[in-house]
Amino acid sequence: MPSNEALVFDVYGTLVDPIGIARHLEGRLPPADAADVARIWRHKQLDISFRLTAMGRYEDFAWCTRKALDHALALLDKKLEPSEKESLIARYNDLEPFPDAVPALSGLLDRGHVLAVLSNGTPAMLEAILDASRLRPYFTEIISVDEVRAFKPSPLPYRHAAMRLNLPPSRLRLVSSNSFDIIGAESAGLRAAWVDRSGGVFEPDGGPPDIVIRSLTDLPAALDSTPGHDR
Ligand code: LAC
Repeated sequence: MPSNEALVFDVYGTLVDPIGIARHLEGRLPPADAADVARIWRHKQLDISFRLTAMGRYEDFAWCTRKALDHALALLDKKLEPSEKESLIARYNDLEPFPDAVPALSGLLDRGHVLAVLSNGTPAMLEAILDASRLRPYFTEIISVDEVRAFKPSPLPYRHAAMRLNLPPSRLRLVSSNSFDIIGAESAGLRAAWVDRSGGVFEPDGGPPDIVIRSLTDLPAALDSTPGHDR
């Protein structure tokens, strides 16, 4: 029997690991500096996307990613040759999938869920990363915020995902490790599942959703025990 909920997955941090890109810097920088660059890069990439959306402006996520890398390097006073920077940016389309992604997605498909992606990534970034990580075949729809030119957590991408899947927002469940994304989805009327991979702290402007899991492979059991989730 098909599930009554479509599961909509965030990509960066949820299906693939943006912080793991640090290992591609380790030949060039000491490991602690490589880890700092990766962490600040990711933080600034999201920060830029939030501020663009607050200003009602749009530059795509590839642009945010480049600007954020420049910022991380400048902040830490690290220099890379232009060719090194280009090869690092190219690596962003080849991030490692988390090991729980394939087993979880394949189990969820077997249970009859419609699976989709909703990400800040551009369509080109998403096609590339989902192909490289071999996750593409699991998804019915790949939805980029580019289609509405506003980044999550604006309500526009979440409502757009519901429209693309032809379902009311309350029949979509966003699965994300990013707690700002969970708050955004719920405030647009979706349900949510937070993948708390590292025992992290939830953003203070909201509370955890009815499903909190430590690994994507815990999702089927969590769905079964959630009131209102009728498989
Ligand atoms: C994404 C960012 C939020 O994939 O990680 O949309």
